[in-house]
Amino acid sequence: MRGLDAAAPPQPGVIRTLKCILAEHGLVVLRDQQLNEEDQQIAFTSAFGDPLSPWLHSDERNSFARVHTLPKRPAYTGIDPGCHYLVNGPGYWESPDDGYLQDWHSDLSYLQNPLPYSVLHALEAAGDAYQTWYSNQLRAYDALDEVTKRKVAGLSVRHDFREVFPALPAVLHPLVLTHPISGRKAIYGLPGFAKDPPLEVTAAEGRSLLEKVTAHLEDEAFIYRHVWRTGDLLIWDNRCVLHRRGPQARGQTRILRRTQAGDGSAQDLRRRLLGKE
Ligand SMILES: O=C(O)CCC(=O)C(=O)O
Ligand SMILES: [Fe+2]
Repeated sequence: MRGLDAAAPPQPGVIRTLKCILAEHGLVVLRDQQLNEEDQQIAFTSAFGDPLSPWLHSDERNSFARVHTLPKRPAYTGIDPGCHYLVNGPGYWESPDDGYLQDWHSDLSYLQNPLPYSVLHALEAAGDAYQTWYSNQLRAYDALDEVTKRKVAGLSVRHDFREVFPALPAVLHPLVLTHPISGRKAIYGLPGFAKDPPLEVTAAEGRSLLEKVTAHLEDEAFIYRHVWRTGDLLIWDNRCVLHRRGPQARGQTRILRRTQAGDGSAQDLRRRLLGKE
């Protein structure tokens, strides 16, 4: 998308349009953005709903931070109101090997009410060293045969991230989600944090259905591979797109500033994630 300055105060009409585009396409890429201040990114993100609050990168969330960001660069260790940083490169988190890929996932699908909108802004991204991949799950659903579409209607799967958040109960989500804005159907959040077959069918049938609904995940027709450049700002709607970090060229630094927003209360998330107020 061109001509949008995400650093400017967000206009409700523009945000509505972005939400509609996201509901159809899953991802919007803005190049050459300059949100020097964290407040600008928080203001932009807040226009989409309640923003995620700072606990994700506080010390008590080390178990989560380890996944992405530790050890942090000293300049980025401060707790800030609503942003955290993904830092990759020498001295920070790097893939264990060149071919390493993160699992496909939908952010926060292990919560009952995940915040749908994720925002990443590249403060530094060298060359072509980093990619994030996106797979359009509206189109993946459309590609299912009619028999499978009928079989998966109404099924639910368990999303579970207790290995990192022991206090957090597993939650159920529909395998096929109807997007509240577009009314279109998407395969939701698989495989991500949902490894078990749907509950309503036998394990054997469930496994065979999961194979079918994830068969199109790697389909080139539905995948966009974003190559990061400094200044990029990406917004995606986790209800209809999956993503994963692609392979990285080791030795290159990437610094992304991350925010997330949607309906729901950040305090409530804090309580549920940490099991305390
Ligand atoms: O590191 C990446 O490229 C993707 C990270 C990710 O999954 C996220 O920020 O939600
Ligand atoms: Fe993610």
